[in-house]
Amino acid sequence: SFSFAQDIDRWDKEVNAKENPNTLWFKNAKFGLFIHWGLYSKLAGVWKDKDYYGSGEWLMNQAKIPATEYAKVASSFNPVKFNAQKWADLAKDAGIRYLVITAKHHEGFAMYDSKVSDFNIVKASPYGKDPMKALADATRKRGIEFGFYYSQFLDWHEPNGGGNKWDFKEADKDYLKYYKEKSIPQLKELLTNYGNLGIVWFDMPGGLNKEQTQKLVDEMHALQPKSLFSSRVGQGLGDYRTFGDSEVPATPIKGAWESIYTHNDSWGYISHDMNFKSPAEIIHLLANVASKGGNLMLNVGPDGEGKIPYYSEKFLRATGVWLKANGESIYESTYGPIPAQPWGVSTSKPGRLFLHVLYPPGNGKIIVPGINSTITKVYRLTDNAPLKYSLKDQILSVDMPHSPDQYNTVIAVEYKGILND
Ligand code: JFZ
Repeated sequence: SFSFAQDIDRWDKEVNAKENPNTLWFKNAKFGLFIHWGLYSKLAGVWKDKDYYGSGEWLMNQAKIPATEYAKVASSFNPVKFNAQKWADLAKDAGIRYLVITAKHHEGFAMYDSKVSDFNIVKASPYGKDPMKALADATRKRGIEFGFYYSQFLDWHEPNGGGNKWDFKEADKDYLKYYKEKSIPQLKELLTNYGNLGIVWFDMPGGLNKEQTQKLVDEMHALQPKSLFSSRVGQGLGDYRTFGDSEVPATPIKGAWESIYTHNDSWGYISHDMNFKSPAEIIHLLANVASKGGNLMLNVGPDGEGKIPYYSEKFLRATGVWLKANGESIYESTYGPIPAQPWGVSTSKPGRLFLHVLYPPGNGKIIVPGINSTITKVYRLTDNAPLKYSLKDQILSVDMPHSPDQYNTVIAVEYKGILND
């Protein structure tokens, strides 16, 4: 039978060694920032005075906007408030370890300097500069891994691209022609002109069989051997697994994976969506995902001027403050050796268990069942203050500190041998 504790003791030596060594940084990173930014950010979920809900980056599809009409939005897209340094500083302050931004979403508009298609921010917009270049540089300067999202199949701007059936007849489409003439050449640009990419976040496969997908992956890996490709490249390929939107697995999972969430209810900016997750919700999510062994990549949607929404900035900073004091229990950790408890979840490192108290119990006692080892030390992580505890009948009981953290009090437990089995 599977033993969490023995598994964790082996984690570094065996499991990681056997896996793709390129995923090591990713597994340790734990917290990523996703950014959806494109022409849809300017439209902000509004078309012809009608408010649309859901995902703002799907507006073209929702309102069935003809490609030629949609393309005109580019001529007034001028994100003058975009500041790569500020975005990268915010990411750093928030405790972010990797950043992935939409180089081209389903709308088909390249947010970078593309020679493959004129439908890009340098050629078709008054902005006339390449924000991706600036962001890649600023991000890396702060020690954050940089990556691109690229919609390899869906492209509503192109007659041969996937998805646009309101403008173009499906029977007339030649997907391979689209791959050959736009998707693959643009991916090559992105994987050639922007330095080392930590991640290439492919999204929503289609139009290719397994062999063709393998060929695409090989061709791209030849350009960036160390870069990690998301599982949404399709056909069971990719270097790490991305779960469905807003999905956290119920039990711990080994290997490299991430859960993705967006800060409000949309990936792309929507002016009338204010349903932002609170700092408590973000910090709980982060702890919950880490307790299953994965990364959280949290999305924000900057507006058409290039400003990150006020509440996204504010709440990311609050998360960063918590991480500064408690990051040891998240970064480089792996899943908790005990299942979720009424008070919260756990993460671990060799010889150490971190109790994330998300819901402090009324009686001030944190109960941890199934402990078989010798406990050597129990303390609050932020200041090493020792905490009173007892171990009886394999049940560890710890007294909560008197002033709990408003979001998540982390209690560290040091032990000898195998914790539980
Ligand atoms: C895709 C995009 O269509 C969407 O606009 C956004 O970029 C999101 C991050 O990814 O949407 C998906 C793709 C896959 C699943 C759900 C939504 N899925 O596997 O559950």
